Amino acid sequence: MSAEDTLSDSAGAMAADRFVEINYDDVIPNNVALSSDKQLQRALEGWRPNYLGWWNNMGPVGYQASQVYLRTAVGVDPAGWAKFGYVKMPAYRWGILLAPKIEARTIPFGRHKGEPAWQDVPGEHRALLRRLIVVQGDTEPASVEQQRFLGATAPSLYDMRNLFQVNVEEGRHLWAMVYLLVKYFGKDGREEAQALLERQSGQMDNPRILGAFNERTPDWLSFFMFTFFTDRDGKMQLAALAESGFDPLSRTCRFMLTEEAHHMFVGETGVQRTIDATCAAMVKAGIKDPHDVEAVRKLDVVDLPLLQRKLNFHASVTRDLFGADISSNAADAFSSGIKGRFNEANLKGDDHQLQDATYPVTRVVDGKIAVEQEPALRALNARLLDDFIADCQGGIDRWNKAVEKAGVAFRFVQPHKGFNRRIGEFAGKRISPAGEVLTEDEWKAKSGDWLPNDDDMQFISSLMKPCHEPGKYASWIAPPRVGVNNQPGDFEYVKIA
Ligand code: BYC
Repeated sequence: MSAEDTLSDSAGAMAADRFVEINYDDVIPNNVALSSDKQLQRALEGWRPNYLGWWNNMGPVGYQASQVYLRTAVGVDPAGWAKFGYVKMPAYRWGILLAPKIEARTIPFGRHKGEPAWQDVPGEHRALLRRLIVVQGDTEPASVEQQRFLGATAPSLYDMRNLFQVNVEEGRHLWAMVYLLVKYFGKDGREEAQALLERQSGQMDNPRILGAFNERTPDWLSFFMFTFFTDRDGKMQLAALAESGFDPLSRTCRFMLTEEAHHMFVGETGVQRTIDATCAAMVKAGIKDPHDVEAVRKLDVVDLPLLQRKLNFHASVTRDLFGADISSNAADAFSSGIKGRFNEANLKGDDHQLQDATYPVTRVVDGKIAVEQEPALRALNARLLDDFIADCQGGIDRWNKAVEKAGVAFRFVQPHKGFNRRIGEFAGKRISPAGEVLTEDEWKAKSGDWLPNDDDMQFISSLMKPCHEPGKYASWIAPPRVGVNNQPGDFEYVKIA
């Protein structure tokens, strides 16, 4: 009997008959002693069938019976934490893995700084901690829901496999947060774990908690931009939570960051390969002007100005995920030792308590962009957003290098921090990508040049034709430089059933 058969059998057994002997460690890769933790087993027995139900109803549409070449996290050893192999998605072994414990770890910031890290939930911070874990957990299934229709238009089997890899790992990240909820938050935690399967991306009555996770991901360009920008918000938030004084959260997030890196890789290289295909087609056709959109689109590739508009949209929507620049919630989470800054433990020349420090916050004052000093403790969201913007720049520089190398005169730029914002200092303000404060009329006249318009979306949609033959790629995207796990170019990443 294969591992997969064992798994589907035991999934059924968990749902139907809780007295059947299950080898938990085979079914659920873990390093949390699941096989000897009866309480955790019982909680997961209640939740896992509902999770599988959610996966089947709200996960990737089609392809659930196909064999997909996926990596599965089976341990936390940096040298060999994952295994590659064909698996049907519903039989993926979603596990619970925490980065190794650091002995004698202390809380690195806030008013408990220097005290031993908590191994259990500190009573006084319980509600705050639970809220942050729920918000983090909510984004994971949300992104799977947003991406559920993309398989049918995959530009190659390689890309289809990457999509499914991202999806199953977002599923695992949900497991990671559910583990914390059911292990440490009793009945409330079990209820929250169930509610994570009930909210739905974009649903009117019971939507996902954060704005960007209710947007549609209608096409592959959106998917690549999402994994470049929005998964990077995931990286920044997980990094801030990895500093937490609540050690199980810190360890969970540290391991999740290992997987998150691949998601941003999918985004960065997806856009990069789109740029490569465009530049190669332009050079071949002798088109010098990247703004000659009509000529470029005739080649069935994505014009670079359109890519810039997509970048503007995804960058700005993702920036809203950082919350209000000035936030008492963020100040509380920091002072309580629950959520730190990016790279907190390694920040030098800093008291890690922020009692007197200030931080420069950009906002509109008297109709002009101004920078004002604010108490650093209240400006933590603004700071994390600045760290995010800096982190994005590396990838954008690499895209620009590719354009330059092809000899095309075009540069991608990040829009001003205030562009197209709904949350924070710039909510309700009209700011151009270059950072000019605009009137409503000026905004209306120009915003179609800065954000994807209907024509753009229709054009992208017209390119979304599936290409499901091994080794072949849709016109608008170049093949990757290397295969997954060094597989050859014509490798059949998905055996479509
Ligand atoms: N939409 O003081 P405020 C990822 C709410 S992505 C709707 O401004 P705070 C992933 C906020 O919840 C990372 N509501 O902000 C990526 C609060 O409500 P309550 C996800 C919003 O609390 C790709 C109120 O407004 N992880 O992992 O300092 C694929 C006032 O809040 C929004 C996290 O976010 C919004 N955009 O910060 C898969 C980490 N923004 O509580 C996965 C955990 C704010 O008063 N979450 N609100 O009812 C947090 O640290 C914080 O909740 C936030 C907000 C940074 C999100």
